Amino acid sequence: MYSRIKSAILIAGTVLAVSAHAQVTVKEAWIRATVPQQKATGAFMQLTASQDTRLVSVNTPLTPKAEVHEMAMQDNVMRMRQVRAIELPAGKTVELKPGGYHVMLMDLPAQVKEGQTVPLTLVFEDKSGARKTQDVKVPVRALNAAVAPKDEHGEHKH
Ligand SMILES: [Cu+2]
Repeated sequence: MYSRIKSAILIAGTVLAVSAHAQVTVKEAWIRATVPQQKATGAFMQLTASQDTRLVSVNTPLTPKAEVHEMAMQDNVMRMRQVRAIELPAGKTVELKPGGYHVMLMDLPAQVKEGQTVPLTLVFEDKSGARKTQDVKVPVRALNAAVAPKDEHGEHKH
């Protein structure tokens, strides 16, 4: 009896230790392919954080200039601007999509082609200001792909 309680406490302790690090689930990530000479494109994905956290920056070997952007109506015109962070409230799925939040890849040295896979390092910051990085491999999809194909839903669950 005593040892059973003891192991239950041990297990609880382990769970606490794990949840102290915010986990962010990245789903349906994709990058829009470019045409020759095009210097910028967007990366899109769905982010779900286990604890309140924020996406503060993105790094990629593709270009030294990757920024976190938002598209928003301003004086009846859609404009995009760099944001300092995208808030990821605990348990809520935040979608980076065309026309909304996105990762902007600029100063592209070469065309980004469909079928390529681009590594991105997402930099998250928790409430205490501690930063943590997460690497994702992102497929490049065709220029006219507005959204991830519906039939891929559920395939990337972990
Ligand atoms: Cu942008």
